[in-house]
Formats: sequence, structure tokens, C-alpha cells
Amino acid sequence: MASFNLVKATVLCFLIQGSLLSVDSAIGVNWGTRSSHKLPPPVMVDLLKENRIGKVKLFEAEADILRALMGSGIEVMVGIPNELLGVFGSSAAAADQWISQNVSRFMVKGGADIRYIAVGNEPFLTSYQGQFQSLVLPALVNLQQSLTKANLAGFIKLVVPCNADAYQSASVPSQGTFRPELTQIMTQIVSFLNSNGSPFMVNIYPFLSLYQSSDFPQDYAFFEGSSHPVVDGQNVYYNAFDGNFDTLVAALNKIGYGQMPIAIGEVGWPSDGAPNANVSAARAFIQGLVNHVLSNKGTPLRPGVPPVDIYLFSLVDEDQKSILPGNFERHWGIFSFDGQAKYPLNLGLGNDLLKNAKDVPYLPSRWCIANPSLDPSAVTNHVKIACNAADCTTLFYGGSCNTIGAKGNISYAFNSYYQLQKQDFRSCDFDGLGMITFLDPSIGDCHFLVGISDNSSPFGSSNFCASWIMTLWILTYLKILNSL
Ligand SMILES: *[C@@H]1O[C@H](CO)[C@@H](O)[C@H](O)[C@H]1NC(C)=O
Ligand SMILES: *[C@@H]1O[C@H](CO)[C@@H](O)[C@H](O)[C@H]1NC(C)=O
Ligand SMILES: CC(=O)N[C@H]1CO[C@H](CO)[C@@H](O)[C@@H]1O
Repeated sequence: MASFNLVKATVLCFLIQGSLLSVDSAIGVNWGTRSSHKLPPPVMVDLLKENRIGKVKLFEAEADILRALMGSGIEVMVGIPNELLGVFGSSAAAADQWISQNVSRFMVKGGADIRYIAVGNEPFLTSYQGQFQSLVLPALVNLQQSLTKANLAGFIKLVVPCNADAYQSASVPSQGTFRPELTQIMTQIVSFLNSNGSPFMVNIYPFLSLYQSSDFPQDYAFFEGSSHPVVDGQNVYYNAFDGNFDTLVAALNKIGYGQMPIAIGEVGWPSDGAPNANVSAARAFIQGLVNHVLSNKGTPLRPGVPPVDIYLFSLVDEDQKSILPGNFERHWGIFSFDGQAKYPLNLGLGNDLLKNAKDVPYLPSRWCIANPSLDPSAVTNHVKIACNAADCTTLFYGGSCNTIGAKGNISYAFNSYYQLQKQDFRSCDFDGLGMITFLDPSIGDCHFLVGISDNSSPFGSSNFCASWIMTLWILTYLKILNSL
């Protein structure tokens, strides 16, 4: 009987823990995985739990991540990449199969709590030149049928995360309309989403407005009031987020869906890689946003009605993202790649500050730097190769490592490459121009990283052997062995 009670108590404990987690807050995070230094999914899920983050948005339906989220009580959005929209629109069987293998499979007792499926990711982005435009609705229709067949339609909602470039206004928010070539398609899609009880999902980035336009008033991007408010009849806008949001409300209103609930799929501020992308700006923006949302003030066109959900972009930095838009692309995380908080932040979820990831499987504390005796002009090619593979975005104008000097640049590039190669000692050779050090070469705000091991233990077998050989080699090199 005692053991039975123990079991009951344990179950109860988990139930309570689960319900504590799902404090009903609108705030969630995007969890992207374009990273060469990935924390193991269970460590990431612990990070979410420690920070009481109860909602997470994925860009795909990665099985290892969903497995780690099972039983966590965290609500999940899985994503379908744009490239699959065509297949699901033309084949009901393909849609059925995807739902069954990537969704139903995890929706078991004690499984993953999948609430949304994002159908495409910003499929109407202007730069895609319409290639996905006509594929969204047929995919929605088939996937909705698949959900119905799987008995999940009452529980899981389909959404289409749109970039804010789907709508525009020549002047003030109340003049908002969808882009003319999208009006018809948006009307059909919004009508479909509305009939299934789904919100409209949009990604809003005041940072990009500021980055792309030199005359964008800086204070209008934040939430501390603006000396350049936008006056729209009786309504006055003091921040770009509200202005953008209400432009969408106006656009929805013009196609007959002015009451459609709106969710924010992505919103955030990068901490590195551009002059306006720094830690203090990122903190100010995100804290301002969270406070604004939690105040339940809403916007002038939707007073007292905050967005249904808000997914911050993003949880951790991703060093393999394309830098076509800019070097800041790899620095959107509220945590760095290794789950360490970049700045103090109160998400309004119960903790006053962010908590760092625990049990991070770091590689050993060692770095690759430029041999002090080298001639910097001899390494241009090595640096190019290193930075093509690894991340060097902090070295450029506006980045946290932009002022560490010519030799510092080389060391930084060498180290990024060495860590990318999991500290394989051959990757620090660079024709004899690189050397390994046990002293952290970080300078001021410029942080020289130590990578993360693929194995969850820092002494995984092959890695341990490599470390041992490495140590012997260095000891020999330093002639310490001779004196022992
Ligand atoms: C950080 O960005 C903010 C906002 O754009 C800017 O005002 C500030 O000067 C930047 N800080 C630094 C140290 O570059
Ligand atoms: C370091 O590299 C960056 C990026 O190429 C460059 O902007 C900066 O001027 C370099 N610093 C020196 C001292 O060469
Ligand atoms: C992202 C992901 O894990 N997708 C899986 C979905 O299901 C298909 C099979 O239909 C797998 O091949 C994918 O890997």
C-alpha cells in the first residue's frame, strides 16, 4: 500500500508541476535549430521549464525535440516548411502521412502537447516572388482534413505565419491594406482560418524597420514613448509595434475580418552584428514588449485586447543562419547558443530574471588562436576559409568583436573554426599558423566561445581519446614531460 501511495503522490506531483507550468500567459518562444552548437533537446526543455516558458514554436517537427517535450506540459507549435506546401496541396495521402508521423504519433498520453501547426513560414514574403502564393490554401484544406480524420481537429489549429510585408499603408495604420496581389488569396485564407477558429499569425520586426531605413525614428522602435508619434485621426501611436499591429487590423477589417484574433509568430531584437543590435537595445525592446503585452492595454484599434499569443524570436542564437539579411541574423536569442542569458529579463512568468541552462555539455576549456609570431598578411586565405564555415559575424562593423585588432580578428576566426570542428586539433593547424591555448582569449565584450559536445557527456569516448592525445602532445611540446 505504501508503494501505491508513493506512486499516487508522484503522479500528483507531476500533475501539479505540469499545471504550474501552464500558467496561462501569452508569451512563448521560437526554438530554431540552424546551429552547429546545439544543446541536447532535454537540456533545452529544462531551460524552458526553469524559465516557466509554457509555449514553444518550432520551424519543423523534429522528432528528437518533440520526444524531449513529451510530458513537459509545454504547448507546442510545429512547422511545415514552404517547400512541402506543394506536396500537401496536391496529395491528401501525403498530408495524412505527415500528420500521422509527425503529429499524431506524439499526441499520446504523456506525449507532446501540440496545439498549432504552422503551414509554411512567411510564404507570401515579397522576395519569394509569389512562388508559394497559390500553394497555401490547398495545403491548408488537405491538412485540415487530415486533422479531422485523426480526430485532432478540435485540438490543433492550423496557422499561416505571415511576414508583415503582406500588408502596407501609404500613411497611417487605419489606411492598412493587404498587398493588392494578395487581397483575393488573403480573403480566402482568412475566411478558412476563421471558420476553423484559428488566429491570424504575423511576424513583426521594428528592428528591421530601423535597420533598413535611416530616417526611421529610433525611439519609435521601442516602448518608452516617442518624440515622433504617429497621429492617426483621434489615435496616437507611440511605438512601431502598435502601429504595425493596427495596420494589420485595418487590412483585416477591409476584407471583412476586423475581429479576427491575431497571434504574433515572431518578434524580437538581435544583440549583436549591427550598430542597433546590441545587448542593451535587445533588453530594452523585449522587456518593453513583454511589459506592454502584459499590461493588457492592447492597441488603439483593439483597446484591451492583446494578441492571443506572442512568440519571441528567439530562444537561442543560431550560428548557421543565412546572413543575407545581415550579420545580426545569428544573434536573435534571448540566450546565447549555450543557453546562457544575455541580459536580465523578466518575462512575467514568475521568475524575476532569466535562468541559465544547466548541465551544458561543453567541450574542454581551450581555444585556438593565431601564433603570436605570425605575419598577419600570410593568413588572409585561412581566415576566409575559417569564416566561410564558422561564424565570424561579430567581427564586422557594429559587432561586439569589431575592435579587437588585426591579430585578434585572426584568432577569433581560427577559434570559431576550431570549435565548429569540435576541437579536433588538426583544425587548429592552419599551416602552422594556429596554436591551442588554455587561457581564455576573450577581450572585453568580445567572447571567444567554447563549443558544445555532440555527446551529452563531455567525456564521450572518441572525444576523451582526442583530449588525451592532445594533452600529451601539448605537454611534450611544452617540454613539461622532460622535466617530470
Ligand atoms: C545600442 O543600440 C541602441 C539602439 O539602437 C543605440 O541607441 C545605442 O547607441 C547602442 N549602444 C551601443 C553601445 O552601441
Ligand atoms: C577585423 O575584421 C573586420 C571584418 O573584416 C574588419 O572590419 C576590421 O577592420 C578588422 N580589424 C583590423 C584591425 O584589421
Ligand atoms: C521534421 C521531421 O521530422 N519530419 C518528419 C515527418 O515525417 C516524415 C515522414 O512522413 C519524416 O520523413 C520526416 O523526417
